[in-house]
Amino acid sequence: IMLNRTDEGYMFDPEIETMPRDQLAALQLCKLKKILRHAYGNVPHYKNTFDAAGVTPSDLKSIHDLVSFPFTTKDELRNNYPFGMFAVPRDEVVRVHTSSGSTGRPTVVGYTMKDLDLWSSLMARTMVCAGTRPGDFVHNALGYGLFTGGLGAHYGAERLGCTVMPVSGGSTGRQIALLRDFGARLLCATPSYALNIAEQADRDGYDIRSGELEIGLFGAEPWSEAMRSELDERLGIKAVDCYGLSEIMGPGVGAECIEARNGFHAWEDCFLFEIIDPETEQPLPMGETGELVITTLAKWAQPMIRFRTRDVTQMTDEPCVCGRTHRRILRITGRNDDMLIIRGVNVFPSQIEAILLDCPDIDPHYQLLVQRTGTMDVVTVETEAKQSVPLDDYAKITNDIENHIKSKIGVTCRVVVLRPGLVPRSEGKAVRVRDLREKE
Ligand code: DLL
Repeated sequence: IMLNRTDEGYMFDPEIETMPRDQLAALQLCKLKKILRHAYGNVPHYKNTFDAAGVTPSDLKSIHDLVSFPFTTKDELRNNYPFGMFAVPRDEVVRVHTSSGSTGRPTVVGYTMKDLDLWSSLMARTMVCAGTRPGDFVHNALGYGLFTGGLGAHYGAERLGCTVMPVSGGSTGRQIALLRDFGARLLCATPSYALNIAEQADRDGYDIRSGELEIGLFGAEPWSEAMRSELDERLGIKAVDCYGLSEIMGPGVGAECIEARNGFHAWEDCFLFEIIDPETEQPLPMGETGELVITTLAKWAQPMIRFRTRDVTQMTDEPCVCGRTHRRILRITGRNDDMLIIRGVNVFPSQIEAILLDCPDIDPHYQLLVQRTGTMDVVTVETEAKQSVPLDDYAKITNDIENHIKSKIGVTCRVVVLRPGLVPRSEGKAVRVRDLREKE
């Protein structure tokens, strides 16, 4: 595969990635009209919700008219379990994935052959954006299976002409040996699992920094800028953020460019992005923080119209040094549903993570425990001291972290510093919040 080089660097789809905004908008409108007709004509759920809102696809004359169309929620996907959201006959669906969710029925997503082809291309585009090149060796530690991470990255890497090793998550000792022996340039993983790999390598006495690894393509869970620096440092790489979700496609909905590493370019030729106020459900002006809402413009088996992701972030229209014209979405702070409200203050686990990473005596493994005493919710932060820290220092460290959380976030949390190895390690998405409150 030959990549096209623009003045700025390599791109997988240069004409699309640098398309002038007005052309991109025209392309979006054209695709949006088509996908609305497809959804309305073939999915009873959309027929019902559009009718209830008093809109039909022909009411959409410009992109701005999309605001009068109804949202789609995860609950609605669950209610149409398993195949109710398909817009094509079941035998045209060549793959299904499910997204587990914490409760009840999973959500099902289906792909036609063409959808899989598109996904592979978008993932190849994502990888080039993150600095990967044809011929690179790719160590894929994202889980293979119902989770979209493993297979999504796998087919993207193959499409790009990389050598891909389908390691999946787990057996961390073996991962280290493979990284050492095969000399991968790119590691695909969740950031928490990448940290786990770094830790195990230290224990095994292998210095990953001395190897060939150069890039980490990380995503599937919220992570902080501080975690990025930690991973850069410990693995001797450039860690790049990659975003996606099964309901919309899987990984590859957007990716940071290696040049700027400052918010992911959202692939606007295939998806339409809005930021809304989750309370009023109204669109927010450019730059404001709110919930990300995504409409698929090309996915045929299961079009998603105004899907409420629950992910909290902001969009920017500042031009990027890499030359791509697709807007950037800044780091996802967290999910609405993972946000803790501690005595009236909204707190995301990633904010606590950033504070823990500031403390030199702490290894940034952590979990937040939510308990109720009387009418009050109490949050306990469990984290770990570094191996070298003597037990006598734990009390002082605990106190310091409690003070930092209080002064930087403005909430009071109980902190418990554990000995190394006592916080559960992740092999995929890390569990950051454990809710121990009794369910009403
Ligand atoms: O996590 C897809 C994926 C795989 C993305 C590998 C990137 C890399 P789901 O399992 O459906 O799909 O989970 C989607 O994970 O709504 C976010 O809450 C979260 N998430 C995904 N990427 C990021 C990221 C995959 N880069 C849910 N930063 C999304 C923060 C992320 N959160």
